[in-house]
Amino acid sequence: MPTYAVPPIDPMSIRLEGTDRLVPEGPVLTRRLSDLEGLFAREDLRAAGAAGEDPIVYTVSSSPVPELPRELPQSITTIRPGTIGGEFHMTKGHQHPDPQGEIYLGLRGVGGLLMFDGQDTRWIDMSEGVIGYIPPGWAHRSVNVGDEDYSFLAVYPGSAGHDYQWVLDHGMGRRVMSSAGGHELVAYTAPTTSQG
Ligand code: M6P
Ligand code: ZN
Repeated sequence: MPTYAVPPIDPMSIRLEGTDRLVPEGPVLTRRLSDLEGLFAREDLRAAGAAGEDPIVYTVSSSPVPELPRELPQSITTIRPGTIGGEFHMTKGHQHPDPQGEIYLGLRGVGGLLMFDGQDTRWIDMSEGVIGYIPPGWAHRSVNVGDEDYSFLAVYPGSAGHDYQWVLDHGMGRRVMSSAGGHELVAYTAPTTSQG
């Protein structure tokens, strides 16, 4: 065995409970509309919703594997269906401060993986059994484009980190809007506080 400054954790078995939870479970995050300031095009509608019922937009259930160098933490994100001003419910999205890849595995529902490297935008349709690969350097956001919960498993290097400011500063290249055909990717627009 090599020696480590911080010793790795012991081998362990982790079970999917349904499609929303990992057991044993580590930290659980609940993101409501009030946690998503400045991300939707219609910031005015988001703020109104946050000031009202402040619904849950998504939850993240993590395994106990810690976010430490060399470990491979996992989490299940479940995004509830819905739109804000026609824009589908989505995660905040983040860039990895330590450029590292990540994989997502679709578990339930229909969604998509939106990636942006500061110049190009990519979209991967996600559903049960699809693996979406996020290479180093691509900011990533998940979107529920269906009418039921969309959930996926993520596995990522423990040193990757989450830079949310990058997405606030650069956007994600496109917005994912509801359309007659289901969903469409439109040009990114800065959040507005009033229509027009
Ligand atoms: C996935 C992983 C997590 C991330 C979560 C929610 O489960 O990428 O690291 O935290 O999605 O995404 P965000 O952090 O952008 O809200
Ligand atoms: Zn990530």
